[in-house]
Amino acid sequence: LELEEALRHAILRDELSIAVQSQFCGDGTVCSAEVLVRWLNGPEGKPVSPGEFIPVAEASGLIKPLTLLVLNQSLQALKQLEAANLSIPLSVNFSSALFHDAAFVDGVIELIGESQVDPGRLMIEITESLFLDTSDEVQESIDRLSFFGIKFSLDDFGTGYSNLAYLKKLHLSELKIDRRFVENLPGDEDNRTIVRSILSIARQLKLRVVAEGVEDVAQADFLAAHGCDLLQGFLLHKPEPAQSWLQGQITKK
Ligand code: G
Ligand code: G
Ligand code: MN
Ligand code: NA
Repeated sequence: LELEEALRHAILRDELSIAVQSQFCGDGTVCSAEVLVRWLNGPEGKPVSPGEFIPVAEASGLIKPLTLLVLNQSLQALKQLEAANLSIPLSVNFSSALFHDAAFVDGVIELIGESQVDPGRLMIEITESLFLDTSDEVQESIDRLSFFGIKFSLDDFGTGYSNLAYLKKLHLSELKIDRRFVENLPGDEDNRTIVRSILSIARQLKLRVVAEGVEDVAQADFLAAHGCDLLQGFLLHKPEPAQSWLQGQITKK
């Protein structure tokens, strides 16, 4: 409860920030990037990890203002990219519970509309827990956001409840291979088989694939050789504060 109160105040005072982690195409260019929330100045003046405060935000309803804050900062970053003639799209993580709230979805669409950012430059990362809920309200939220032009990516793919028949209903553009499958590549035979199967399903469904958690060259080589579209991981780039990441992209250009 103390953490919840501190988080509530941090959100009210706009004390959360975003970090950005680049995603690389086969030619080594930054083709897109993931936005990750950061709480640098938590209770006791220390950083708190999202692994710790996201569950608190989800349980308390604070996930709504938190996500709007992250979205708002992401839209500012997209505007700065646009001003520099850079068209790198950004992916933002959305908790499953948010899709139950039509008013929240209204707020998302309104915020993006006001920003005048092309919704096609924004991707929402959802997780497979959304598969557990096939209710009309969830489907309606996804349909509305998709109709508005936002793209969807399925995060942590392969770890949960994937119902292949349901993939189409989610209007997905992208699958993200969970890092636990990437971890032991190329040595682990099971993971080799799983990753090749995911890439094959994705190709047939015409979905782009991002591999997460790429930490060494052997993993990157295996993934590239098997047609993985994008690589993300500490080998290539660690999440970096948004302003510094933006400066890097702009000066590189
Ligand atoms: O950045 P880090 O690796 O510590 O993130 C830990 C977890 O927090 C990941 O599962 C990530 O998806 C999640 N996360 C990071 N930023 C956000 C966010 O803005 N919203 C939600 N819902 N989850 C986030
Ligand atoms: O669940 P999600 O995929 O959104 O989690 C993203 C988190 O993964 C971020 O918090 C980021 O810090 C972390 N991450 C990104 N690249 C790597 C990596 O190469 N190795 C590990 N262990 N974690 C990573
Ligand atoms: Mn993610
Ligand atoms: Na993930």
